[in-house]
Amino acid sequence: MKMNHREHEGHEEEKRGSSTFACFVAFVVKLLRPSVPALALLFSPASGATISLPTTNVPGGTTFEMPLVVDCGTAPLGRYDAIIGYPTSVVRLVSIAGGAGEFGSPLFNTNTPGAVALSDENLTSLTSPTGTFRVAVLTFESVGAPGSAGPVGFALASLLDVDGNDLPVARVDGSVAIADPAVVRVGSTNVPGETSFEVPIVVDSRNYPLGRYEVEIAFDTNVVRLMDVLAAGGAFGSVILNTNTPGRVMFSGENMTSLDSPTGEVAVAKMVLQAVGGLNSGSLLTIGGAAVLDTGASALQVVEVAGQVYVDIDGDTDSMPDWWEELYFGMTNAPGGFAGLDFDRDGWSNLKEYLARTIPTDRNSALRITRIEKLGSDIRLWFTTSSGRRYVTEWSDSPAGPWNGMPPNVDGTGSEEGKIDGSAAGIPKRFYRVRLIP
Ligand SMILES: [Ca+2]
Ligand SMILES: [Ca+2]
Ligand SMILES: [Ca+2]
Repeated sequence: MKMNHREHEGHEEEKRGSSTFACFVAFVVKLLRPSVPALALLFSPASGATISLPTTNVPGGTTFEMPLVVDCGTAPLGRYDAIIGYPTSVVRLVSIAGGAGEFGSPLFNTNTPGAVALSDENLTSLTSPTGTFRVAVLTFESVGAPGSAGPVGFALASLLDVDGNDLPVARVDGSVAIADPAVVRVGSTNVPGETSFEVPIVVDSRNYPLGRYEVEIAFDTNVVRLMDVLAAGGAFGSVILNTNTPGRVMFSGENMTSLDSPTGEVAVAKMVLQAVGGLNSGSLLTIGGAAVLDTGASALQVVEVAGQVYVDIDGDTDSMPDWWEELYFGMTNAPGGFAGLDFDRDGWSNLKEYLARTIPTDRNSALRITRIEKLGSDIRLWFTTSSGRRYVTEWSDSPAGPWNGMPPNVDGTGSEEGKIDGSAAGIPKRFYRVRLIP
């Protein structure tokens, strides 16, 4: 069956003036073929021909080529005609190029959405290809959603040899599928400063049984510190770790049992991080070089989804993190919770209580010198501390200063801490103060 034959006739005559006789012979042979097989055998090679399109799996949003391939066996190819249908929800036709040798300039018609009619003809009988070769290349763009698929196949196709004989042709339809890649994802979270927290690493291997994963995650060491990477258990019960590069961790895990081959979303590991950044600091948890293999050790296409960590978010920019305001005042704009107010009347504003990590709604919770103790000729100073804070103690002979340091600094524990002044022997009067180090 030939399509566009009438339309193609002019093209044909233009290119090859001697084709009328060949066409006439082909016509006669076709008429005679059913009843006179001996004649058909004489004029038309018996070998079958194949015209084919490939089956392919491509990433979304990319352009890719689908070759139109003809195998005409021992018959020298004279001409081909094809109508190729394609799903417009999956692919968009971008361009059509010729194929090898004499088939370098196909005629085509793209007037029908989702179909392209194309044909080309061998312009010289001096080089008459036989066997398998590309006659054209279709370039498509993958526009479908991941996982979408459809046929790119022949509505019609015919092949003629150089004498104009119709070749019996087998059509091999193609298809295209938009890859549904595996996903490696790091969790995202907002955390209070100075706390430890966990961020999950999830691999979604779709419907492939997950055999192995590798991932490298980069982070900002000014914002988070890596404490550990823990395996998630199940088939992924151990993790191999490399932390040689600051701000970067590489780890991998392997499915230890083929009896338990998870598919879909699998939490494979978790990073244990500590928030070390200040108010409103943040770090991306960027993935690089993630690899996902199925249980047959075949690599899957991978999409990497980075995570992010924000420390001490202060949405209303009053220098007190929102979680802290919500913890003590129920909301960030509570009337008693403004930064400059001293809600519990302990002498410290709400903001200063945040900085000292004391409780702004409890007047017994505040930074205070609690007692002065005499130890022989030395003096011991006792004061309240909060965990994670750091304190400087100082003495002076006058409340107006100057103040003298008493190194070293004191790390807060959440309990009262004492500090000895060994230079107070024989001094009738001395003043002390405690300062918080920012
Ligand atoms: Ca705030
Ligand atoms: Ca207060
Ligand atoms: Ca208080």
